[in-house]
Amino acid sequence: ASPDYRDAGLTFPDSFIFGSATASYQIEGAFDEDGRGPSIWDTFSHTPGKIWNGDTGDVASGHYHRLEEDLDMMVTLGLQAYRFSIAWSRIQPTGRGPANQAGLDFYGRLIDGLIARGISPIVTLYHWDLPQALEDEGGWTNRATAYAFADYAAILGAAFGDRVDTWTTLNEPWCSAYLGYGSGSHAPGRTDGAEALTAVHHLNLAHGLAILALKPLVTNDPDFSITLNLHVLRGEGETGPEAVRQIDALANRVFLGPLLTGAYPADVFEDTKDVTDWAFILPGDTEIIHQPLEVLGVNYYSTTLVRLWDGAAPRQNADGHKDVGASPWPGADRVEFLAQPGPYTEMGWNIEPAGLEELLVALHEEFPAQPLMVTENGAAFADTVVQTEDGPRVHDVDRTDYLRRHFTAAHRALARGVDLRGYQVWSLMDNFEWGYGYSKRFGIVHVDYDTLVRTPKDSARWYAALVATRTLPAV
Ligand code: GBH
Repeated sequence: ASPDYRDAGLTFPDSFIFGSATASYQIEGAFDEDGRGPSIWDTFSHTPGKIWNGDTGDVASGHYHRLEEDLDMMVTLGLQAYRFSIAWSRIQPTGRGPANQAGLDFYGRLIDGLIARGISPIVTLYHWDLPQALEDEGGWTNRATAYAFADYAAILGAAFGDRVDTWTTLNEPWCSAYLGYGSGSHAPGRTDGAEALTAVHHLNLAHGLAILALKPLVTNDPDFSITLNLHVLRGEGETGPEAVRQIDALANRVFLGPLLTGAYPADVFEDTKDVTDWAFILPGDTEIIHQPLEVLGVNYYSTTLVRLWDGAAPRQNADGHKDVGASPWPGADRVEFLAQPGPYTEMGWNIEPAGLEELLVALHEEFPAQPLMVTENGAAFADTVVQTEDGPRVHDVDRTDYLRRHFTAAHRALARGVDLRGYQVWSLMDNFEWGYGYSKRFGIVHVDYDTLVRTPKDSARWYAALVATRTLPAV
């Protein structure tokens, strides 16, 4: 094993599913077409000052009008699975009421197009684009939103319950709750710690209610799942362990607890008692949330280094939210986020493949019977298209190296007995990177935002070779 996670010649088991991931608002565009209602990300991105460069998802990567081309591109790459999300407001423009047939038709064409090409559909019901009409009634601070989500899930179950392989309820509820309602760096841009914790619970509840709504409607024995962005935490110095405990509670155990054990961690109540009394947890809720998960989705990009602030030196805040005033960490006011040694991606995130191995092994040790899937991993780098004799190319050596090292980490986890089912690279194509707009490119396929022309990058060619051989190519 090489110390830098560049092991060559590692072969993945036949059952391992190689795929790639996207999300509706990030790639679709067509924001006001075919009856789609506005979502909180339309409102947020249309609000001056919220997104770098004033970018919006109005056009995005143009996927809505390039469905067939993008499906064929997946075949070229040899993908076995495609993880995408459904825009709730295409299905129910106001988040309630009857289905919009044009919205169902679009995702029906996508799902059928995948199946016809032998690509397994991994559907996410919610990747952050809440219908604005529901936000106007309180959004995720309103318990009724969780019940509306279950009704939406039932519409999808009735439409596609015979042919979706994996149903993922939520993508990264940490982001929806803490960035949406705590730091305000994501839509809907609210900045209230109590609201963020209320949103945490209502998202957990929505997950459970959605699975209960889907179960009686599916006929093909699908997997049920949720995707979390668990934080891989390292503590610095004497106060490191206490800082790790607090952030682990807020970021990780507040989801893992109710989802996998049926109970919230007691310390999170204690830590946040000055923020909220958690009275929004009603009797029976944790039973609803605690549904069997055939697979737990894990998104991994980097690690987080923390300690308690001593009040002397200026406080460090290197957790990626330094541009915003409000904290995404209610009740953890004493935790300091330390800069890491690098190297970094274009996001400023520390590159640390060991963190992925560590996360997968830790989950396996705590929940030995729980199958896992890497539902996102990838990197932003500044890419440029160069013209060559063989046509346009993008020589993204940094991205290929990042992926190589993280696939090595996943393989090492497999070798240590982790039940890891597959790996979805983020992202299939360049897209709208939330608050960063189009300034950050995560795709293995390049998108020219003037022409919407797609160009597979060298990393896509590398990935196609990995998928075809199931073996990490020599460096
Ligand atoms: C995912 O979010 C999203 O699901 C996806 O839509 C998005 O495009 C993709 O990742 C890339 O951003 O400051 O070093 O401690 C990831 C969101 C990123 C939030 C890492 C926490 C902490 C990194 N997470 N971040 S660091």
